[in-house]
Amino acid sequence: MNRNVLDIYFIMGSQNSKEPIETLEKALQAGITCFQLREKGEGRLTGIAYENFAKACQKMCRAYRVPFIVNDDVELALKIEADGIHVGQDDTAITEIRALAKDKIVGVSVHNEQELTFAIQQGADYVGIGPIYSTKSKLDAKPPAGLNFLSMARRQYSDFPIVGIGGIDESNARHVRSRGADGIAVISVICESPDIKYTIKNLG
Ligand code: 3NM
Repeated sequence: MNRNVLDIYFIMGSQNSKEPIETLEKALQAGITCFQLREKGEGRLTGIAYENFAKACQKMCRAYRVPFIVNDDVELALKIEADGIHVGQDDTAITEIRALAKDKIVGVSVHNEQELTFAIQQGADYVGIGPIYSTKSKLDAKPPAGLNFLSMARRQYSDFPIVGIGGIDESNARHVRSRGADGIAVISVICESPDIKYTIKNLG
C-alpha cells in the first residue's frame, strides 16, 4: 500500500462524537487521508442502525476518495465492501482475513517486537503501533509502547507502512513522525476539536 495513506488517519465511532457524520465530513474536507470506523464500547450501535451508520460514513469517504476501513468486523467489511479491515491481537487472524478479502487493506495493532514481526510475516499491509502516549479513548489500552518501540520498528523495517496511535495531538504529532511513523492515527483530538480544520492542519 501507499504509505501516504497513513498520513492523517482518523478513527471514530458514533459514540465518539455528538454529530459523527458532520465531524467526519469536516475531517474529510480538512484533508484526512484514511478513515476507520470503530464502533466500540458503551452506547455502540448494533444491527441495522450500525450498518446504516457504516454505509453513511463509507459514502462520505468515497465522495472524498479516502479509504474506508472497518475495525474488527470482517463480516460487515465484506458485506458493504469496505476498502480495508483493521484488527487487534485478539481479533480474526490476518491469514484468515486475507483468504476472505484478497484486495482489501489489512491493518494490525501491535505492541511489541514479536507481534510486529508476526503481523508482517502473516501479510499485514500496515501496522498501528500504540499506544504511543497514554490515551483515554481505549479503556483496555496497553501501557504506552512509547516512541522507543516505534523507532526500533522503523530501524528494523525501513519501508514497512507504520502508523502511530494513542494520545497523539497537535503538540506531539511531529515527534511521532520524526521517530519514523508514516502517519498518525487519532480519535479524540479531532472529535473534541472546536476547529477541525485548524487541528488537522497542525497534525500534518
Ligand atoms: N488503539 P486517541 S490506542 C483505538 O494502542 C486505539 O492500539 C490504540 O485514541 C492502541 O487518539 C487507541 O483519542 C485510541 O488517544 C486512540
